[in-house]
Amino acid sequence: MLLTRTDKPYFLMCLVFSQVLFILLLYRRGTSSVFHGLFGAYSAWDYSKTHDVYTNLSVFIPDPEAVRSLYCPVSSPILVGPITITFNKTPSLKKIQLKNRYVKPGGYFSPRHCYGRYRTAVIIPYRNRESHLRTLLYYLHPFLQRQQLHYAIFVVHQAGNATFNRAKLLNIGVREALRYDDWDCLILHDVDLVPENDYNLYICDENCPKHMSSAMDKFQYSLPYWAYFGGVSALTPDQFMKMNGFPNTYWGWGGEDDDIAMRIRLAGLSITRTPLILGRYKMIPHDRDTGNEENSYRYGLLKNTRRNWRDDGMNSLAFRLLSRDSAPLYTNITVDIGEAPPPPTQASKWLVF
Ligand code: BGN
Repeated sequence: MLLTRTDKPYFLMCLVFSQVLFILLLYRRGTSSVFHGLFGAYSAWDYSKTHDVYTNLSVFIPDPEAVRSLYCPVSSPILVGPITITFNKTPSLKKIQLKNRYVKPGGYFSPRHCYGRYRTAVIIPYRNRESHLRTLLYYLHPFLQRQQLHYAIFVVHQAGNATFNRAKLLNIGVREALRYDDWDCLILHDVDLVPENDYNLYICDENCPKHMSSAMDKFQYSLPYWAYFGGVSALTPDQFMKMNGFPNTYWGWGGEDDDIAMRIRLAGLSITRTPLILGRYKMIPHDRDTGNEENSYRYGLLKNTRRNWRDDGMNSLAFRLLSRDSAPLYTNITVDIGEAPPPPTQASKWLVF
């Protein structure tokens, strides 16, 4: 039957065309999204019908007499799905505090009527982005409370004017956060990304580091390239230590996330991703920061990841802690991380082999 059909050139053309189309779809949207799209799972999400991010939080009003005896269910019963997100007006800290009255100093929260099953630390590298931070806190606190997590938010603030170093700040955030609690999961979170669906659970995959911001509006809700690992990721402390954390040597914009993706593989781990239909994030619009210029050395650094990852990371992390304080909505860790080394001179460039 197939043999007789393949005699017909139109049939062959259609076959080739449909295969090319399928491969293109897989490449652009990721396997899970294509399969779920085709077979219906998750297709119920309608992002044109969103909910206020503070929906259902009154369910948390505790009965003072009740005894908290049970673990929270594996999947929270009060999730709402797609969330309404707007960036017209930056909420004040006072307003965020009033709306999140069970969040304790340091940005800590534990579900009040059951024991949180998962302990999650959210770590945010930060400098000079006050309005972004407020917007993120406004959306993230109710989002995490609805997931019934035991969580805290850590903001790692780079003091001074030296070039920004995102990955080093994340290493510091992990080291500091682990002083506070025995976290199951570390969520490494850019300050300008707001999650759009609360079924995107802020918990780790025990087997693999997880890339969570798989579908950002900035990239038309798909991956910009296959190995992309920027934005928001989730690693267990064990996974993080196994790969010697993140590199300390990327100053300025770009490349550190590619290095991270590479060292995950070099450490013998593999990456899992939140399906595109769930891993949706809106980016708060902004211009490039001063002090975070493009890192022109990133290509060279990336060539050396294989050689350097064991020596550059958590085991070589050096910084000066300036303060640790419990702000009402987050723990603020302010650090002096030094500055980028001077650019290599022509002579020393030739000495590298
Ligand atoms: C890539 C950057 C990433 C960045 C994404 C998305 C590099 C290294 C080039 C070899 N990587 O191009 O760091 O997250 O774009 O903006 O520049």
